[in-house]
Amino acid sequence: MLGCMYEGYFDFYKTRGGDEWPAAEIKRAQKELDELISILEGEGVTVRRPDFRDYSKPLRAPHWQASNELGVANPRDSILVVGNDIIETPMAWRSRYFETFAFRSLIKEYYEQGANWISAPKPELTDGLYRPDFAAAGPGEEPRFVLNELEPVFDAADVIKCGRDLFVGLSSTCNEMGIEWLRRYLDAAHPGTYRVHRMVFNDPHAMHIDATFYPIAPGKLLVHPDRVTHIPSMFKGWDVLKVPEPCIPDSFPLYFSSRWMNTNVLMLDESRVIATAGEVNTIRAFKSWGLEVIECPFWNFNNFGGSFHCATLDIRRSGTLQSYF
Ligand code: DAV
Repeated sequence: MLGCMYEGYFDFYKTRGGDEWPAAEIKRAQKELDELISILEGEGVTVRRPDFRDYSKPLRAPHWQASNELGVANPRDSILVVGNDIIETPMAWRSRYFETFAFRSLIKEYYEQGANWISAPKPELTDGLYRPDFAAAGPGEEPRFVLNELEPVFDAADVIKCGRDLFVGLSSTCNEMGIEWLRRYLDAAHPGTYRVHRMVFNDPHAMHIDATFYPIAPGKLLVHPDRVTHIPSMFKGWDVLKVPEPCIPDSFPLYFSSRWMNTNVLMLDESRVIATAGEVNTIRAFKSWGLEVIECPFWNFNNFGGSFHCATLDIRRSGTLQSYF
């Protein structure tokens, strides 16, 4: 499924963006999102929502145009919060160029309250950034990705945080320059505070790390069973938890992701996980790993490209910055 997104860069969103997205699909996903919000609020979480924007209009930049924008279902994809910093990331898809704008009124509010607000260099996203000859790696071949190294690009969801350590997966939305930009920015802004780890996974369609490699609690690393072939030595002594086969029925089309959205959970704290109702294998596994599972239906939302981790972005958490290694 992901392959067609690269080939149809300009046209894929015509029928799946803005107000042309089928209303019934939006309604079913919205109902699930409302349930997630009520679960979070019931747990004492303050939930804020993005502004409404019209995504159906064409975009035009000096070097390209796109028929419309993608939408704004997954704040975790575009904005990276590291401590007191709110970082707008240089997203690799043209249809996502202005995605953070729906959050600007919220960001400005946080900025007024003292958050650091920064945006990575605006990428040009010229045709040269995307390899025209891209073909996904076959079994046993070295992973390869769509992007060239013309300029830094990465999506916030290519990064997963674990206290002072940030793991960043090379992917078709994150190039080497993107990882290097983040490393240099954090080193300059917060000398000696964060460590950025470059990761490569065995995933021919790699895009975003949060359905692949996810430290979910101290000593617990959740991994995709096939994509992660090497566990960094720093995780010695951790439980490596292989996510079971997803149960999502084939009737859910999953336009922007693989079926492994069962991995894309949200940790409320070190022991409570929000997982997808119906993902019985995964729920059973989480319980056997000593976690308390809060179930929420989310398969319709998954069609919009993510699950609980993608659909949320934690701005404030209690606790202090720690090193888990
Ligand atoms: O299927 O692993 C996940 C995208 C989540 N932001 C995948 C892509």
